[in-house]
Amino acid sequence: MPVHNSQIAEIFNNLADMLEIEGANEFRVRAYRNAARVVGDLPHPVSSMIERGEKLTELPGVGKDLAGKIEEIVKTGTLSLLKQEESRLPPGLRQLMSVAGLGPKRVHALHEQLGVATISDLRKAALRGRVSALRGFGKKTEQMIIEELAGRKEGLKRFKLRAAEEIADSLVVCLRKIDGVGRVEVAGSYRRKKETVGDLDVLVTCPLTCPVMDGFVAYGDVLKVISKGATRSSAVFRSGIQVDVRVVPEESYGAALHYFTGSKAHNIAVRLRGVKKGLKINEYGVFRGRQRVAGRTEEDVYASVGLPYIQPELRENLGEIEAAERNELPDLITEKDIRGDLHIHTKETDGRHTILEMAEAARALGYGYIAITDHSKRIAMAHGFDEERLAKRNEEIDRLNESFKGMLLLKSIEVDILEDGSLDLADWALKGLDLTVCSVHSKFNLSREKQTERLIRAMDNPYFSILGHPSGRLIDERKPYDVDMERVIEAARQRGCALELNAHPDRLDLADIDCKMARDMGAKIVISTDAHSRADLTLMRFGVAQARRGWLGPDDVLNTKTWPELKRALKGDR
Ligand code: DGT
Ligand code: CA
Ligand code: CA
Ligand code: ZN
Repeated sequence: MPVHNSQIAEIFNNLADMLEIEGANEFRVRAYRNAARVVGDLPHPVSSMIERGEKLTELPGVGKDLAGKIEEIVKTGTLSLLKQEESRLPPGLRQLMSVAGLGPKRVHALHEQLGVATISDLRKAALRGRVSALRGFGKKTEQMIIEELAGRKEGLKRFKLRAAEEIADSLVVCLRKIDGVGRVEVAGSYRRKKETVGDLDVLVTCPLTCPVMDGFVAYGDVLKVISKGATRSSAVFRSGIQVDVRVVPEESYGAALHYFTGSKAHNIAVRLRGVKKGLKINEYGVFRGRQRVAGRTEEDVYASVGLPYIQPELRENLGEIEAAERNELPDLITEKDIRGDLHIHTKETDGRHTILEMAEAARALGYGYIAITDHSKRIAMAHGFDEERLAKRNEEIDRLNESFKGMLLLKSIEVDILEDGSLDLADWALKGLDLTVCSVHSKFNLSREKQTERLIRAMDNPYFSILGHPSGRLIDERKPYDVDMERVIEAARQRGCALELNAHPDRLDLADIDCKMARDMGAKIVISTDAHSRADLTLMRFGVAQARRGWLGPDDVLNTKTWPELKRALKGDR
């Protein structure tokens, strides 16, 4: 297939763009643009000219250098110089060109004068009014940029669930106070409790005369109003998160809540079921012809397509519709089911409070037991425990248990899994504990094979109870280490080891789909906070939310049991 003239023209235009963004000599830039135009306008393929041995330098504005480049493109389909330029330029800058109204000159100015290198930089600069301050950019351009970027997602920051919760909670409180406002609910990925959310989708019911939108745009967290209307407004908050507020009629509330909760894939699947029954489902209701047959509540939307209510956390079109059809939806775990926390740090290593302080805070949460799991000696920076010091601490916990009423303190440790899969403390010391949390804190870069072997070998230890934060990821900061999670889960199941679902909102490790895999494979899970302070104990809700996304019920989670039951369910005879 010969190279088309239009392809050659595009390559030259791209090259000119790159050079212009970089601020290259304008004659060079113009030469490539000219070549693009000349080749693009030719009535016959350049490739056939070359075949016939015609001289490309005969073309207007094409010298020896350009002729050589055209031949290269015709021969190879690409241009090495363009490749070079592309690799030199930050990829974000090229993406900026995709914003309507931004050509290479303007991208160059944004980069040079404001340091804008990514879409998200651009969004921030525009929101702060810095773009309109540049020469050649007006207020109008700035507003256009804001509006265009408001409609896009890619390249934009996502917010961890905890940050989103803070923002959403106080907004909801504020909106509820506005006169006339009835329901206020945050839908979208936030309601599905995804570990990160892109934006907040707020639904409100109220009479048309209600000043809810005035209240919203005047809200203290609003940095920039993108649009304001009677039924829909959008704003960017100071944290950078976008919030959309929609007013919906009471009789459509269920349909709107269902629609805006998503996920999109779930919605599409539900809508298809509707189509098969001759129903049209949208954010306004469920319709047969022009007649509304449902939409006031989510329950009646589901009922209209013959399904029971499906919990928001399950709505990812990952089998929940089929399960609902067979009446086999899982009975999801709730925070109330949790009876204890099995991963807690104290002042003895890198925590902020004493054992007693953590115990008092946990008892106030109504727990029946907690495990004190400070670090082992390999974590020297945190002054991790060696065997002797651990034995002394065990005595202290025994003493505490004699006087401390209403909750049991379990003797435990977060013991490091070393590179070869051995544990950081001697067996005799581990034997004296009620349970162990065994975690990887080093050598994240082993090959998949080695990392997997390392974890499985660790589980062979007779005193291994729980695999702590199994993938090692920190959301948005550190990728999970390369490990064959399916093999790890199967190994845990075979050996009777449990897997931790670390509830910390920066970790949420296991991931939702791995929770589901563990459940399907019959492995046991514990949900723990990894608390480093009293306040951290309340992070349990994020772990429970993640567990729900992973289809877990109370029976799949060991720390819903009483201590005697839990003790029996944990590996090892102690
Ligand atoms: P996010 O914000 O990226 O974390 O994810 P979501 O799920 O909150 O997505 P978002 O904010 O774009 O839209 C909110 C919900 O609205 C989404 O979950 C489903 C619904 N939705 C949005 N666009 C469409 C669409 O094109 N078709 C359907 N069926 N539903 C949509
Ligand atoms: Ca959203
Ligand atoms: Ca949205
Ligand atoms: Zn840890």
